[in-house]
Amino acid sequence: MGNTKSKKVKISQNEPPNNEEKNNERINSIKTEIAGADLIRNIKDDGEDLDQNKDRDHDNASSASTVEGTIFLLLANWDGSNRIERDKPDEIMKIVTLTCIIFIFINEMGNAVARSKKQPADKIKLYYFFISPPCRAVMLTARMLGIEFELISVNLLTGEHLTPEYLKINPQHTVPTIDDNGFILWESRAIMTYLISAYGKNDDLYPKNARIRALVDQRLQFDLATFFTRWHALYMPMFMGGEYDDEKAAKLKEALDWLNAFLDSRVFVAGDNFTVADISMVVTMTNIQAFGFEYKELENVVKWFERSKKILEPYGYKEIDEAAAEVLAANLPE
Ligand SMILES: N[C@@H](CCC(=O)N[C@@H](CS)C(=O)NCC(=O)O)C(=O)O
Repeated sequence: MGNTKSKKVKISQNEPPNNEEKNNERINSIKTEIAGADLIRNIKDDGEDLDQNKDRDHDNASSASTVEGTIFLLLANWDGSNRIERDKPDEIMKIVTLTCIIFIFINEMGNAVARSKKQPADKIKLYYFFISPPCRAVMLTARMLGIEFELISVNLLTGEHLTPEYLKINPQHTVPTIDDNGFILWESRAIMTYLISAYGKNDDLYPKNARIRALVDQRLQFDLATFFTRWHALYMPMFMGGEYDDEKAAKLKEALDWLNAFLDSRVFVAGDNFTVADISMVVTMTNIQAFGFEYKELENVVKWFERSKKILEPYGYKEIDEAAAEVLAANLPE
């Protein structure tokens, strides 16, 4: 191979290059290198966007792209002519095929690293109550991550969450709460994003990209502060003998309309990929459905809900979420 730098340079004249030509060569060499790396990075990113279930590790992406870009350039020079013969289709096919093979190999190496992400030392304890919506969201997330909890039921109906022992763990006396080898955390959405960050094989469910993550966070906070809260405000007082309140119902309908608008030209709530924000909002939707609140005229919501349930079904959607919401709804006083 000799000097790789000189091999990356397109030399079309036979005469030795003068100084100015040498400088141009260097500039061209750098430009070509950047273009090669970008080209392969784009191919890789497009592929990942199309198949979000595929394992990936964005941490490795930039170094992998540089390696791939270099390989691309070496391939461009593999016949020793130091240039890609763009007018020869066979030549181009050879390059594309070999590039693809090498790209797949590098990608698989990255996946092997991603799969070996660490597991908790001992099983994480989950303090939960089976009908609690935020507990259901945490359990679905854990299933998607392949995390097996040590489940500790805290019966809210008999006041187990108010015992001195539980208050020592969580003075705010809410479920879900986790104990990950001494690390205590409550608030379901914080738990879900922690589990993904600490134990996810990749960042699919909570992407590291700043703008995508910002949208996921916005949706999670919309669910916490508005969507779930409005469902809760309408139905929870009814468990204590309150009446169905039309004003509160209108507020919940407004939140559903907003969700419908978020889903305009989006497959999932924060973009084209399924994320933790979808899990959180699916659980709220499951309650809405179980309590018979009308939403079927909202086409985007209906399609997204069906699509998301299909993704969650292999991870216990029916048992963990749907069945529990039905138990809750069945206990709503007439
Ligand atoms: N925003 C919290 C809500 C937690 C919450 O209020 N959980 C309820 C059960 S659904 C609870 O523990 N209630 C008992 C209490 O607040 O004393 C989360 O998402 O985790």
